[in-house]
Amino acid sequence: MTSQNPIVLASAKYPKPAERTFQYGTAGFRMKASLLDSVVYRVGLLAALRSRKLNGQRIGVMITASHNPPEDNGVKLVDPMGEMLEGSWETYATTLANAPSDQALLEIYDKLTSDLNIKTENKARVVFARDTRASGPRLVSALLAALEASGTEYTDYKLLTTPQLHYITRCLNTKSTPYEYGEPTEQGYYQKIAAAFKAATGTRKFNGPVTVDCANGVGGPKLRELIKYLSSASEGGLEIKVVNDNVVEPERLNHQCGADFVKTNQRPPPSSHAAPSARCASLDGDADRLMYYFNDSDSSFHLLDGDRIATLAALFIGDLARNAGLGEKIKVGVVQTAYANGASTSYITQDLRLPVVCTPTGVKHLHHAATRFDVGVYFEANGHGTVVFSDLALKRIGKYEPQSPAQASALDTLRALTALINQTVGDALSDLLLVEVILAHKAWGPKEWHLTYTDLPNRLGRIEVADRNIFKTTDAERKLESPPGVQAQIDALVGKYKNGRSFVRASGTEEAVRVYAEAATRGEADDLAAKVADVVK
Ligand code: NG1
Ligand code: ZN
Repeated sequence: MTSQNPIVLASAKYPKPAERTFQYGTAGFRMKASLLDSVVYRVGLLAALRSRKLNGQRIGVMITASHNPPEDNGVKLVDPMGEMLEGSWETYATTLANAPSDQALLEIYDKLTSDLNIKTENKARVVFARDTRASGPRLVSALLAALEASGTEYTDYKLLTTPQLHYITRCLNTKSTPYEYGEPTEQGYYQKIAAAFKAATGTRKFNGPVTVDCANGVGGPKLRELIKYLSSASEGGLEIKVVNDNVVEPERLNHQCGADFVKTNQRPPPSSHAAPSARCASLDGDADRLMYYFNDSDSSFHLLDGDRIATLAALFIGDLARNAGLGEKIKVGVVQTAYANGASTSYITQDLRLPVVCTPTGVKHLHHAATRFDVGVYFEANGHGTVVFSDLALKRIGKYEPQSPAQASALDTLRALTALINQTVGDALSDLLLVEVILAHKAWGPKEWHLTYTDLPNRLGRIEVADRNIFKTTDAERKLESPPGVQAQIDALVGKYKNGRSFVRASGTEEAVRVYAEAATRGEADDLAAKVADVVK
């Protein structure tokens, strides 16, 4: 009898809230944690299907809402190589999440099984972890119910950063293959990163400590753990001062701290008392975003965001490849979104002479575009990004015989970077050490880094509209094709401002439309943003 089906029986304990429509977006499912039990249960079923479809490869499930407030939570799937879930499966996630009843859920599950030719006799294997939110354990029980009901083998990695789960997923699926990525454990992650950091730093010295604000999230305890694997400051290693690492009081998560706070408010967390020119960094709630910043001697605040991390990495890796004698064999490219500051794009194309590709918002788009370069550097302005090396580039870097001591030294550093950088996904801990290596090599402080180019003043606004879905874009979200006529009005406005640029798009994560504008001066950027907003309202 169907009603005895374990999927139906367990689903009855996690009823879908009526009148709610869920959508798997750029960040998976994310909302108030109280609404998520049925969603997590159903995501568990999808993870089982995905693993069976891929012949029992491990699929990751991460329970987190990143930089959102403490009462929110979310869930997303990780594909076998540690990448984001393949696009076509996002639709299946949405369909399962919206099944109106337990019975309808089973019917969709069975239909997906047959439509996708999933062999039911295949093993299903899932690994999962969560951030420090209070709702995490409850949502884990919903996930477990789905894994049990679908006959899935699973491992609970408990508390991890999102990028750690991506790392472990890839390690598990590549174990004993030529593409082995590392030990599939949290310790393995620290060991790999720490050894690579040491090798990449060589004999260079760090210019004082870096203070890291951990958003009172899972990044705090994990950074403290990582530090145990690094050389101490007294041994010539990097001094990392950990702040905002209170995970005992969950309501402090992302509150007045963290990468999103710093980026949105353009100021340090109020708890920060950093000295002038001291290096400061902020992680977000699941440690996949990173922001650097410093106060100048005149107390002016300077943000070194994802664009700055991307340009720094591209500059350094491009130079290393050339100095190693691989300049012709390894082409470095950068991927950005329309939110990247125009000055960063000019710096990359004109000063670094590297190609730039622009993609729609959402790291999966950037990641995908980055894999088309030998070495693809990608970051969203909000600090989420990484560097990916193609198999060919890794082979060339691994096999090349240096022709001089200078080439050998550059090659050693480049090899170390391929292990230091988490190539599965943006990883704030790995990116932090990458930035520190580069600054140490260049003997730069944040000021010198900031001097590489001058940002164009810009403004990002959020407008609530009746229906954001009428705003349809083209050209990597830089132009509106609907509503008709709006783009022509924006173009006419932009034309009136020196270095003017503006675009409008519907948010993928909020019921709102975003307006971005930049121009030669602060006044003009604000004015342009306000005028474009008037067109949209
Ligand atoms: P939306 O809401 O689609 O603009 C935001 C961020 C993205 C990305 C996603 C996922 C901006 C302007 N947008 O997307 O960069 O990080 O959230 O978290 O920062
Ligand atoms: Zn995050």
